[in-house]
Amino acid sequence: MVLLTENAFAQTVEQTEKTRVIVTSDGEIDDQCSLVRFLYYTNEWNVEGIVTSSSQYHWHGHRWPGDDWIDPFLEAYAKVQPNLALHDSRYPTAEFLKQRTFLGNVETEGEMDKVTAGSSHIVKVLLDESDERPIWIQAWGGTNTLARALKTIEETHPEKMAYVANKLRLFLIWEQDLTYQSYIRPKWGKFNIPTIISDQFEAIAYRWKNVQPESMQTYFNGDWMNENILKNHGPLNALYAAHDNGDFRSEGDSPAFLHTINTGLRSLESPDWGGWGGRYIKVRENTWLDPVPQTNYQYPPGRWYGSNGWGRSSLREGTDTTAEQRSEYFKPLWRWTDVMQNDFAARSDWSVKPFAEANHPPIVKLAHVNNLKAKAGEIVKLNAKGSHDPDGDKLHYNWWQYAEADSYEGSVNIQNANAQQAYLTVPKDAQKNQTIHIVVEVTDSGTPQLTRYQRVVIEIN
Ligand SMILES: [Ca+2]
Ligand SMILES: [Ca+2]
Ligand SMILES: [Ca+2]
Repeated sequence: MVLLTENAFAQTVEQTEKTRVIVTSDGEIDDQCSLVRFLYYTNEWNVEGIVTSSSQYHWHGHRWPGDDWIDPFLEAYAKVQPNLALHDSRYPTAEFLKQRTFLGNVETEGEMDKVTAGSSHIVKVLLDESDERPIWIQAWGGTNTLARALKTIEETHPEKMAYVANKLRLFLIWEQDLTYQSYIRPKWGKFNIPTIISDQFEAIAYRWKNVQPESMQTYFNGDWMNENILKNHGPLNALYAAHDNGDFRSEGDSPAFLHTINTGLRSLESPDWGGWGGRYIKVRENTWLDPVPQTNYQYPPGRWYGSNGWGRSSLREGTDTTAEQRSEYFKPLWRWTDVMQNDFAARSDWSVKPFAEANHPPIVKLAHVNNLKAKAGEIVKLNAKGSHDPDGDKLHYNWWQYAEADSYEGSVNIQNANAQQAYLTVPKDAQKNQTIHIVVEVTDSGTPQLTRYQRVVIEIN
């Protein structure tokens, strides 16, 4: 047995620290579904803005939901917020969210000429030096309103560009207009803003039936949706636009915020670690795209979107991709479907039930630091002592290796993997500086069953 030593270089995200987020959305029907889920997680973040933007699919007069499409959702949220606050006092008021909700650049696809209320709000947040924490800007639609905001900063505060870029984190659901390539990359590329552009979001978008495995489809089918989300779950869920039979329709934009929920998976530490928002690898500069399960795959040099992305083309008639490849490509998202849906179901209960009648997720603790060092052949003890549940539920433990996320190429045998304390022997062929990622997945015995995690990163020395 060896003593476990702390890994000095790694940064940990404190469980209590809130992530700052700004949403930009084109108001598509699946954005509206994403917004319902998003509002249930506003206790987890500092919401700095909700801004309507256009996209290649939606703009003023073209399949447009209306400039004020968000209002009914905030009104419904206002009705359920007092009950949500019984479950977590950190839920912001609807008024707080309304004060941060603006119309951005919406006149045409990719329009970024006009300074708008939405772009000005983003500028204000980014230039505010009283808060130095990073801010995740999510594009559920086009990047044009963000591009307009950045252009304003370039024009009026060029000396602040590096400062702003240093705070920025981008999560784009495709590039839904040209402005990322025509403006943001050329003018801001030198600052190397950490940027995720997702294509695997299709796992939970309109084509989910082609992507989710059978076992996971249960959580999107009408029976499950009607019982857990759609019926008897208050005014906010009444706005959730599933199919008429209750089947899940689409939440293609949800990965952008799922990524920023602190589940214990530590997804914010690196996009290739993986979490509820998927897993992404560095393809160029500081830009992270979906891992493609084809050797020698060449990513397009420009936009990552639509038929240009691997996912949509892989679903086409006549494609030469295999079912295994498609499954692997979308797995970084579908692997969490059951957990993610149960979590949504519990929060839907929070909007209508008192604390004692609803379930709340376990709090997962480690009895040691979450970055360890060990040598090949050594035994590493893993211990989740201190984990507990706010409802006093019995907890089930499952320790597993997140093999896609770690750099060790083999698999690791975990002993007592279903106990609070487990251990493993670092394989003999593990090389110095390689990593082994172990996740402890802790699931409670409430209804619906809820899961949280801790990730242990073992560096071989
Ligand atoms: Ca959208
Ligand atoms: Ca519980
Ligand atoms: Ca590996």
